[in-house]
Amino acid sequence: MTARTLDPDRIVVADEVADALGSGGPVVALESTIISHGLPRPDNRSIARRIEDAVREVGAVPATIAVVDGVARIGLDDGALGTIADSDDVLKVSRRDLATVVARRGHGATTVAATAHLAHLAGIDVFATGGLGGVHRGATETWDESADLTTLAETAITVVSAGVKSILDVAATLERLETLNVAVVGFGTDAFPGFYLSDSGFPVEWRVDDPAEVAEIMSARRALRIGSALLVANPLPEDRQVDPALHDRVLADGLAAAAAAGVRGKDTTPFLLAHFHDASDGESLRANVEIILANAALAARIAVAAAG
Ligand code: PSU
Ligand code: MN
Repeated sequence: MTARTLDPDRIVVADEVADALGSGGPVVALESTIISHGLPRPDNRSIARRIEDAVREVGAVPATIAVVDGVARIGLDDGALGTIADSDDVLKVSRRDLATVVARRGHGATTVAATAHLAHLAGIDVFATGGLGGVHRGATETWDESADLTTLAETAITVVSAGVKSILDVAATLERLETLNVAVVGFGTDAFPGFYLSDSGFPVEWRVDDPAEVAEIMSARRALRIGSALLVANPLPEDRQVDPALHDRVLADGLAAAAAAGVRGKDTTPFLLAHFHDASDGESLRANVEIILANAALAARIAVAAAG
């Protein structure tokens, strides 16, 4: 499907993105919840542009996705990005919320689930995020599982992520990814990454070492009509990860603070990320930025290989 078939009152593909898609050029979709709810102000805005620059440096076109004034935008100009980064009226929007925020003419920062949906609609095949959502700790009581997982079950897109966020129940998330037919490959690793940590402690069954191998798998998936997502798990190098002892201490404190404050549902992930950024003396923020920049660059290399 191309951009031309979309309802222009509700979905607008930026010219640069539409041109690239029209000519079969490489495009990388980027989510916006990380900008509005995952990274602290005021640096979130410049980091968002650095993420886009990381895609450009490899020769692909970035398409940051968000809802601004009720229009789903595939590619943000400076004004739209400023709104997402700075406005207090920006909601964290998952796939189920998309139509409502569009109908109400609101602003929404899209999660992995909502971004994957819109990217696929626009015809974008590759998407970069920091760390995927998944099954939260204590989910047997709370039933809190990110809609990222069920969306990736039914969206044919390639997502580059540093595994899943280490605030989650990684083992349960891996089981759900298997059940939901989401394919997982480790990029240059046999260990599933744990976001801030290079190794979550769980293995990954398939390893790739080259973007061309990912492009080959994407091509085979198309031929076989596989309608679910491919997750490319890209770890931080071990010497760039958050110190595991610091990580475990901050996480334990954060989980206790979340429970004490009664944090629930969609507020859980932003709360825990913000706790990390405050309590790790900037270490988690440093790692989070390095993760998303590396994932954007790898996604761009994959998009270039897939377009070639
Ligand atoms: N990765 C990051 N920072 C983030 C997120 C991912 O480095 O803020 C966001 C993504 O948008 C993801 C969301 O979809 O966290 C998951 O939220 P939840 O657990 O409520 O589904
Ligand atoms: Mn949730």
